[in-house]
Amino acid sequence: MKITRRQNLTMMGGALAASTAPSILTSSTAVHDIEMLNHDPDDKKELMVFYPDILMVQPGDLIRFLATDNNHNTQARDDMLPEGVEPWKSKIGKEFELTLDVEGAYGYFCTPHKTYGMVGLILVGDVSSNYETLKTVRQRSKSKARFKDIFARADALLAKQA
Ligand SMILES: [Cu+2]
Repeated sequence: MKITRRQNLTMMGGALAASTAPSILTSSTAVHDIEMLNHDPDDKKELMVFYPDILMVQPGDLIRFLATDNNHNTQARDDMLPEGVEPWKSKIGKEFELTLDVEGAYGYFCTPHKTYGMVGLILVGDVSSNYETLKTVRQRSKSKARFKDIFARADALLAKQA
């Protein structure tokens, strides 16, 4: 299903209206942690990773980037986010929290380790608005290889869900 900009805005408006009735939304908010690490716990040869590097969440869920190892951050540019979502860039070595209200696919990276392939993907609800577009965003060096692997695994997860 292709979502038009107008439909997308309507959904955002709906989410905004719903947030005035807090108890229902806040009580169901899930928290997801992503660790920023120097070594992949599943493969010690792989350096500089977000763990997990793929998250599937629901709109309104809270994401916490944990500064488990030092010298990392999380950054997302607007060409790697659903339409209308503000880009972010966290401070190096600090924990960072993010609430993702807009459905879609979110690609992000670590500013100092982008060339080492320190990248990640968050899928929020229905990702059909920008998932395929995000795959076509040009990546360089090891980020290119890591995103290729991430999207292959995300494809499988989404296929299982459908
Ligand atoms: Cu890093």
